[in-house]
Amino acid sequence: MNTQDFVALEEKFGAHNYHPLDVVIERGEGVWVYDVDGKRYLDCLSAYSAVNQGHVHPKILKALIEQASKVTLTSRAFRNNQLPLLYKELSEITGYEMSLPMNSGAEAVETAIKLARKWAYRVKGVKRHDAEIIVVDGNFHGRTISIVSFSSEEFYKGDFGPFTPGFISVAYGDADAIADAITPNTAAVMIEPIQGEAGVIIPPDGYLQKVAKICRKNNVLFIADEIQTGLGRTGRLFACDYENVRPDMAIIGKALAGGFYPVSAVLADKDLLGLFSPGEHGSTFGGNPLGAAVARAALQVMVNEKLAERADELGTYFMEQLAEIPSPHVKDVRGKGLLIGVELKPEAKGARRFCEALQDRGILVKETHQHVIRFAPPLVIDKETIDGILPPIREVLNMV
Ligand code: IF1
Repeated sequence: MNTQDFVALEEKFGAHNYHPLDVVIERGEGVWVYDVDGKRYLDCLSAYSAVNQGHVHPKILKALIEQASKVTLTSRAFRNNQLPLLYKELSEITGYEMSLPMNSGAEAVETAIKLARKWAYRVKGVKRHDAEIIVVDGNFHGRTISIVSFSSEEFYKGDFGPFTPGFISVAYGDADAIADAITPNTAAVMIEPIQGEAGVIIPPDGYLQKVAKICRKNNVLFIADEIQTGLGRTGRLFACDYENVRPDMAIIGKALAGGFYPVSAVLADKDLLGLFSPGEHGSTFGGNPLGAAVARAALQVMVNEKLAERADELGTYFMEQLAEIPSPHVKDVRGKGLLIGVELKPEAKGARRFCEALQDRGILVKETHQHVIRFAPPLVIDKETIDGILPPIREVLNMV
């Protein structure tokens, strides 16, 4: 079967909730993926930052195989010998006293929302069912009904109401707007330190500091969604580290298990995460020994291979090189670490055709919000590989 055969099967039997590029990947190794026709591509998406450690990292693969041959799923009705070690190592690496493991990012976001509400009722003294959570326009936190309830993107929510109440959205990057939206019922403010899906939007310097301060002053929790930005992607362990901000809750996912397995988590201290009682929250798969063993190995790789430092150094270099490319189409190049957005002018007629042209030249990227090409290769990329893709990128950014 060739590419066209696989595409035809997928279109016929699969739901059409995606419009992927027509590249059918069969194998991956490090920063490279290979399609069914044997063509090699540089992966500049990294599964939306889930494969920061590179495809099929041998150390994570080893942990997966070893654990899979012992025991994979025990349920949380019993204990397993991997989860306690993941808890301990996560705490040592992130500085949070506790964590709560889930599977997808959206589930971890839902978990954080539940915890914030419970805190509001049990600790802050908000009347039951009145808690409010402040979010920001352009947010992306996942696809569940509650999460799309507070999306500002009509496309994500349009046909999916009725919606979950209790969310207020204000402009991103405007700390005063958050201060103005706070009421005695406000449980939490939840933001992405850099908005990925919205087009790699970086808030003004000092925004996270200001928001954290406003939260502290008003007895409101500060929740950072670091699912895409966390674990080294932006050149720090967390994007919030750039402003020395420590959120009350940090939500992580994606790269937590290096792309081998869906593992997410809410990180917080004991005064918060200690609020859940047995039976109030959980998941069949969350905290399973296979996921925990894989996450432990993925975290080890992140630390041992200094992936945040690599992202910082190589991201700065890559962004400088991209910014120097003369192009009639480029409006802005921005990013932090290896999360880089190249925004095209509206006259360029959308980023999609540029992504397709890059695909033809062996580089896989995905447009976001129509006019932005996002470059986010695995953090194990090296300078020579970046140098190798600059000429084709230069060529594509100068297409007519
Ligand atoms: C899709 C986007 C990226 C996230 C943040 C939570 C989640 C995500 C900051 C939910 C997920 C995804 C999901 C994927 C595409 C992707 C994406 F373009 F849609 F927005 F990365 F930029 N918080 N991001 O970025 O995590 O439940 O998916 O594990 O197609 O929905 P999830």
